[in-house]
Amino acid sequence: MTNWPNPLIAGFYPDPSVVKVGTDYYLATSTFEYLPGIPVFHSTDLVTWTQLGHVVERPGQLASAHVPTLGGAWAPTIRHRDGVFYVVVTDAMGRGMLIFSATDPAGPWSDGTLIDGVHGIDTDLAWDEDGLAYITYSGLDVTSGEDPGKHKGILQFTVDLATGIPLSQPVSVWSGTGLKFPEAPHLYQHGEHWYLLIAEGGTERGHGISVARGDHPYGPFTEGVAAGGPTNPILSARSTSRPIQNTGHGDLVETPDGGWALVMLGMRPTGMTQAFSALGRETFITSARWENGWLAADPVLLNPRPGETVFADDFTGAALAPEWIGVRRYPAELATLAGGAAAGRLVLTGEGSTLDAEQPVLVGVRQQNPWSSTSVRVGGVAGSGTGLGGLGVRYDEDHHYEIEVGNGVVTARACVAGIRQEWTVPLAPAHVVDGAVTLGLDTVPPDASSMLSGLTSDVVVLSVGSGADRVELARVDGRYLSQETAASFTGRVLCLYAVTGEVSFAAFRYAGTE
Ligand code: 6LW
Repeated sequence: MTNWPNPLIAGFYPDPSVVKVGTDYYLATSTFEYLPGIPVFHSTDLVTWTQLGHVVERPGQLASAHVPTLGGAWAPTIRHRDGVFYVVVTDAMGRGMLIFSATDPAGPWSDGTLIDGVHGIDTDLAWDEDGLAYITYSGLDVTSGEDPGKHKGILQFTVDLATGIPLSQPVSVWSGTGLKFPEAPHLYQHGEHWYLLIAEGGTERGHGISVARGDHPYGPFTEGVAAGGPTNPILSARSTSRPIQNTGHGDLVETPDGGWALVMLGMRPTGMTQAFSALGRETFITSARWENGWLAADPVLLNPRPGETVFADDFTGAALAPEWIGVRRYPAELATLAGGAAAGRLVLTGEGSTLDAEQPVLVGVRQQNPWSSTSVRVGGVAGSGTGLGGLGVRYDEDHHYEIEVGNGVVTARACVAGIRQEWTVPLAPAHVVDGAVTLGLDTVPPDASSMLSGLTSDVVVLSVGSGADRVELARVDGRYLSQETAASFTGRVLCLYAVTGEVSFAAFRYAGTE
């Protein structure tokens, strides 16, 4: 297959790992400080994916409550053996290297067994012919704090998966080709060889995938033309103007037709200068093949799913949809569903905190398309309601734009690295319909005539009211909420939040294109 949909899974879904079990595929991604953590998707054709649930759905599985921004679930590997699914992952700046298991990939997953005494990221899992489990990982210590920021290449040890006890000392198996940050290893047996796939070049524009080969799961691994192999990296968009950049961190999988594919993370910088990626790191796919005993991969082609992506939630279900996530807290801890099937509402109770807080009162869904329109009806904020809350788009505590209503006014706000600007208008009676106020947040291309045209990622439009009564409060340059400026591993999250009082949300609708 050559015309894969790309992005394969749109929005903030980085570091994908995929496993084929019979004719089924399962895919997991990183989630950092967001909860529930590590979504698990299912597919039968590698094209259409449905979310089954999450690996991390209970307090204690990760040490998330106060994890620093960017900490949390980093780079899971999902594998399967003898009827058991495994996810190995690093809880960065949290618990450390963990093994989760489940017999049903939809969950529940185990509490997470700590691999004590080993510090690293991008944990991979593979078994040799005797069933001995190998953990291959990148030696960047993000848990002990003893050696911060030092990349020690690709290391490996054997482990007892039931107890998490290492059965051997970590040894170095490859340092990559000399590009920066050798990481994201995955180990595969194919034919008579073992292949070690890694990412190199850092997760930014220099990102790429390199491969080495050996006769045993523990190596020694050789690479490059001198070893009869290809020139590494075998896949990278570096120094090109391809629409998908930063491609790397790949996992190999057999396709339904017996071919091969790599899933990986990548980014879609928009605008003429390709400088800013609003959506963060997303999941992409490309075809791969075996050539003369080595792995080769095609460039990653942009091919967004046609039509509109719509996520509408009337909050009439018995539980929140799995798309909703929270910051260091579970949506289920924060949100209650009220109103039943006739008048569904999501209710958040403010704690006096704002979007700047470590644990805001917030639930959100990922922005999945560059051009999008989001609206929600907010109740409890007008008339005798004492609530203050709204609709926002968030990268992290320091980077968010929002529009909120309460105390008789509507305020649009842009917060970028401690710099903030507000636009406030009185709440117009015409904007209160059945006690609720419609708030809107659109992401649109800049006007062709404006200075921003070609330069920025998008413009974020904050509005109140609907139809003929819709009033725009602000149009804000979107580039300050992008992966390059927020320097974040995550992506944009559209969020509903409460500052004070009981704020209710109804008729949430997201529609996006490309
Ligand atoms: C991940 C590392 C990386 O562990 O970023 O893009 C880190 N690469 O491989 C967080 O996703």
